[in-house]
Amino acid sequence: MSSDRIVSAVAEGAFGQGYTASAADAAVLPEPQAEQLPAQKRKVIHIDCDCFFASVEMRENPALRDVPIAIGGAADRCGVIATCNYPARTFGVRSAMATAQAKKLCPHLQLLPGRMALYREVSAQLMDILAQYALQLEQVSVDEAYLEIDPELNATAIAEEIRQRVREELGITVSAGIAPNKFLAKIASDWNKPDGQWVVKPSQVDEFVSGLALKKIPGIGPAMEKKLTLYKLHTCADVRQWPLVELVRTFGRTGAILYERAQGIDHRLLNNERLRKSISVERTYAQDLNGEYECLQQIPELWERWQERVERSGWRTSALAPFVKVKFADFTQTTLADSHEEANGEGFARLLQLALRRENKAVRLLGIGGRLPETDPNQMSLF
Ligand code: DCP
Ligand code: MG
Repeated sequence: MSSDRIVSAVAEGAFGQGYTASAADAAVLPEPQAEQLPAQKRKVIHIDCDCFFASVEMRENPALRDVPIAIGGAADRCGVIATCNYPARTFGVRSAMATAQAKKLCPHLQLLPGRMALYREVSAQLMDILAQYALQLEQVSVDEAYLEIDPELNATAIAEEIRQRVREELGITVSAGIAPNKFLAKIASDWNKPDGQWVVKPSQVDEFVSGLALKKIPGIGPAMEKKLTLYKLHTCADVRQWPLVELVRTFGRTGAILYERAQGIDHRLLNNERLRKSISVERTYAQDLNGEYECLQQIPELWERWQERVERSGWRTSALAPFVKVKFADFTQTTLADSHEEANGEGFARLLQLALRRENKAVRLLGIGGRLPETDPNQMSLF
């Protein structure tokens, strides 16, 4: 979805009160203005992929589905686990664990090195699907996003449809949380994981929150949890016994946030800053490409795929500044952008020629993309 469409949806009163500020203002909006939103009416969906890197690997090789696998660095190189599938989790294997430790817990664990380019591509495809349902979309990480949806629509049905489409079109599963605000939606998406969804209706917020362990609140890490425990604060119900001034005196800014969260309140809007600012496609070649001619021959195929993606997004090609990415056989890479160049076949070919002249090496991957011109040219995070 283009940012134009998002802003106009908001301006048309999609939030019920004709709220016209863009969500990019969220960071600077004082709380009272954010409260103009009808908090009880908001519908926020949080989507989080199940064991994301592992899901993509299982899609690529279904024989891996029922055996414990992990993506990470080798044990003899002090590697760390990025993630693992659910069979591996039954052995106690977890993200960020040393691979050596994971192998001890699960000796027949299959370790895969990971393919970031492929995961990023699946991530971009996921965000394209989500954008079709969202008034606003905030991508939080490679496998996670918040959607603000039209409060008049059935959020449960939308989450079900999204999950079904992702399963069918991308071959992976995601879990969803549906709630009147971001923090409850995020907690809810974890409630019925994997391949599930959970709804917290406005009428259920009070009950849902009162039994909630404080460590479940995003932002409460192990150090803060320890500190809270010293004051015998374990659940939101415990926090509710404390007056706001005491919470702030003892825990500072976190105390003020805890006061709100313990009542199920979260006025944060979705952050438009995180909206995608570029659209790109890339391809890793089974056999390395040699020389300018072989590389240039790939442009039409990339260009066709890129155009399809741009069309689906609702952006206009002419508004985008083109860039190319080249990854060489030795895993070094170069990117080249030129806002004066046109994002068409000839423009991409000229950029690619210039990029290839930087190095004289065989090419493993080519990518082309377009970026909204006002964005930081160094920000290539969504490639
Ligand atoms: N990741 C990583 N290192 C970590 C944590 C995560 O490289 N310490 C990567 C791998 C994950 C992806 O980020 O697949 C998404 O992280 P999540 O925390 O959402 O974990 P998963 O999607 O793997 O599992 P879950 O089903 O619990 O969401
Ligand atoms: Mg995940």
